Amino acid sequence: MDLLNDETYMRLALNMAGGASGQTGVNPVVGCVVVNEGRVVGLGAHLRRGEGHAEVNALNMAGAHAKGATAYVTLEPCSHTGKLTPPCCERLIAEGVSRVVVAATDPNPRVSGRGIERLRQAGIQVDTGLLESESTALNEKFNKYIVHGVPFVTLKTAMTMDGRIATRTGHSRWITGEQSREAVHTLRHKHQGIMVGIGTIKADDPELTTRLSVPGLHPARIVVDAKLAIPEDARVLNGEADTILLASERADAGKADRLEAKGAKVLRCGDGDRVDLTKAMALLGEMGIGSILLEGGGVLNGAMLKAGLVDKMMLFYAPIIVGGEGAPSAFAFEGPEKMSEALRLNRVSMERFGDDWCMTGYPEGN
Ligand code: AOF
Ligand code: ZN
Repeated sequence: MDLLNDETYMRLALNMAGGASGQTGVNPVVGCVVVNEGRVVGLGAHLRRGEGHAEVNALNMAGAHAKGATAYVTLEPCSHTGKLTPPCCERLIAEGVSRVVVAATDPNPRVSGRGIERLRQAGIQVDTGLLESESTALNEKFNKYIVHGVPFVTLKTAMTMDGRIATRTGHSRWITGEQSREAVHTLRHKHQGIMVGIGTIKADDPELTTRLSVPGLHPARIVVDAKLAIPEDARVLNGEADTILLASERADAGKADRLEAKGAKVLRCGDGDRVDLTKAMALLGEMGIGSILLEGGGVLNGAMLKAGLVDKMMLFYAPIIVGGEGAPSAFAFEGPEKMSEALRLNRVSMERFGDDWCMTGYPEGN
């Protein structure tokens, strides 16, 4: 049985925040529960960038019952005037809330502690840190983007037990089972961009949309294609979702114009033979892309890892082995000489999907 205490209400707020995961763009997901004399009087979540913050939605529901109430918020109430709403802490003060329980402080440099300080100044009791790590984990993408201005990158790959992403002939459908593939489409919904290399476009001609048993949101499709070698009838150019092509300055201007006429956006990143991935991340960040699911082949995975641009890895292993000298591996990069220099994942966890296992971890140093 769940005991009735502060944690009960904060969990409810966290559940509401989690339900909005993937739909707030570069904004965090936030939940708020307002409780007065043993009764929940207001519930709210931040649902879309530019629309009401969680506290405002919950306080609107609570109405006059907010006076003397306790508000449970998963993220420190904001102290700045944002896109649409005046600061949430001023609203909490104006409604006469007497206690605010906060899970995590807001890493946004425009807030970071000022919201809590302002509430205390107004005589409100503020308790912080309840279920903080849960809230921080929910907003790992936002937490990076708001501080560094570059997208949070989740590398996802589906591979055989021997680390191959195709057989020696290049055949790759399917490696993992249906449940894993559903999880991947859910991951697409939760990221603003999905990134692959031109090799994957040429080999598989994927659509790169979100397909689930219920409608999901489509991330922008990002293709690393230095020379703009993409076939003009590739499925990613079908207009079902935004498409961004990362190209070198050297790529043909005429082809770029034709691709842009089809609705794609060409971003020039670097003037060499290859796309400057670090520059690409900065440009994508400026465009308001705060999270990317990297579904690259081995070469792009290797290049992104080498450039230190991967924040999180989700490795789906299917219980199959294909061997085959030359069968493409999930990570094609030179690699270290010694085992002790191997790239290590931290904070590792495992989840089972049918007969597949997904190992999630965070590359050391990131
Ligand atoms: C809160 N409650 O529900 C959210 C907060 O563009 P705006 O106006 O939506 O402001 C976005 C910033 O506000 C965002 O970067 C983060 O610091 C904070 N988000 N704060 O008190 C909320 N979504
Ligand atoms: Zn706010």
